[in-house]
Order: sequence, then C-alpha cells, then structure tokens
Amino acid sequence: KAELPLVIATWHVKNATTKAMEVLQNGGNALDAVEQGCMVEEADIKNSSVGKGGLPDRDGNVTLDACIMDKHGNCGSVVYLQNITHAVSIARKVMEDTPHVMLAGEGAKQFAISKGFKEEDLLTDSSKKAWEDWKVKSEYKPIINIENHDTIGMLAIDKNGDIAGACTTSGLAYKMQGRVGDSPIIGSGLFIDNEVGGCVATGLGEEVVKTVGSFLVVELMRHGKSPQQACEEAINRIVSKPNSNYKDFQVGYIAVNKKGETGSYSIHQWFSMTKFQDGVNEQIQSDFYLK
Ligand code: SD4
Repeated sequence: KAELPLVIATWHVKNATTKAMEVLQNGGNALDAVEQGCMVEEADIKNSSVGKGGLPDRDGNVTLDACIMDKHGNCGSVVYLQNITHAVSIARKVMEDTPHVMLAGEGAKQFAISKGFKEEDLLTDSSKKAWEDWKVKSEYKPIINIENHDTIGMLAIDKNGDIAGACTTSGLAYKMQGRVGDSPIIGSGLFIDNEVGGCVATGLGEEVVKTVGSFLVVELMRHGKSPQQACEEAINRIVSKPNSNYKDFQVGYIAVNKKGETGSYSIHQWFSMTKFQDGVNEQIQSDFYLK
C-alpha cells in the first residue's frame, strides 16, 4: 500500500510540492495542500505561465484561469481573472462561499476584492519585454514545453486517503483576448473522484477540452486502468484523431488513483511530474508518445 500523504504536480515544481507536503505533514488536508502548493508558483514572478509574471495575451493583458476540486466532488473555478495573483484561492472561495461553480472576468475580480484580495499589476518588466519582443513578428503558434516548470496542476492525497486537486495558469502566451483554456474547465483541466482518483492536464488546452481529458482519465481508472495506462489512453485519444496535427503541440497528463499509484504521459518528450512521497521530492521524466 502506498505511503500517504503524497503529492504530485505537473512539471518541475519542487518548491510547490515541498509546500504542499509541509501542509499535509502539519495535519492539513489535501485541499489545503493543493491550494497552498499552487500559490507558490502563482507568486513566483520568474514563472512565465502562471500568476504574477505570466505572459499576457496578444494585447498585453494577463488573464488567469484556475480551478480546484475537493473530496466531495465540489468544485470552483475562475476564468479570465485579471489583477489578482492567487487565482486558485479565488477558485476555492467560489467553491466554498458562493452557490456557483465558475466566475469570469470582472465579476470574478470584484468577488476577489470583496473577499479582501489585493489588486495588482501582473505584468512584470520581464513579461512586458517578452510581449514587446513577440509583437515585432506577432506570430502565434503554441510553443511545445514552454511551461517547463511553470504552469501548475497538482493532486494530493492526505493521510486519511482523501484526494483533492487544483490547477492554475495564465494560459497560452499571446492567446487571443478572451481566450479561456482547459485549466478552469472541470473535467478537462482537472477532475477528482474521491472513490477513484484524480487527473490534471497541461499543454495545449484546446486539445484537452475537445477530449474532456481529465474526466476521461478518471473514468478509465474507474474501469480498471492504472493511472499510467489511463494517461496513455487519453493521449492516444488525441493523437489518433483523423487529421490530428499532434506533432505541433504538447499535451501532458498526470494522475493518481485511490491506492496512491501515479502515472504521467505526454505527446512529446520532456514533460515531467514532480512527486513528493515518503520523504522523497523528485522530478520524474514522463514517458511519451512521439518517439
Ligand atoms: C492552457 N493548459 O491554457 C493551459 C496551459 C498550460 O502548462 O497548461 N500550460 O491551455
């Protein structure tokens, strides 16, 4: 039986998994752990695809998407949130303090302010410079593995065996204004079923949404697949579509089941998962489709 608690996250985010594990070791539950773990990346201005310092859309607006899900199957999400760093915390407040699941744009921001969150400029000197450099050519094409250690999706199991998950992102760099990805869409960017397991996605959100990726992975686990097999089948679902141009984009999934087994898989090489369990916090290179 797997050692609990445990935390996994997309990409190379050891500071975030350290924080989440600290919460779990101090008796916090899985929901607290994933929120606080994700907040580490949101606050880090060096990260260019989440929170403060996230790359803007093509018009220079930094717009955030995030969601969170608990062991009861409750969920909260924010889309197109501006000027508030901790999108994941607003998602949690939507879940806990409103009758709704999702708040967008100005309404999400006003709600955050009403809860005492501070408005700030999320465009930093370096993300502004990157955008200005991009504008010279204004070529829009998703860059494979741009997130590297940035955008974060996290899943945790606490010592009671309960599962929670969260994800938070500034979305694709230089997206069209108004674009929303998979990350705040329950079942696409994230899905948790406390009886079965959880999954979170990263990469080109449009492709994840089209296959309702995270829900698919959890359903496959429900029907007996291991987390690894389920992630692989969900990636296969994307690449085996007629006319899929999967060579040009990345999608990666990580998953955990109720037993604490984990898996990860992506289309292209260099996706990784960070895993903290039994005193070991490690980056694990993920297996991939395009060999
Ligand atoms: C999106 N899936 O907005 C997000 C981006 C992402 O790692 O995950 N980056 O499409």
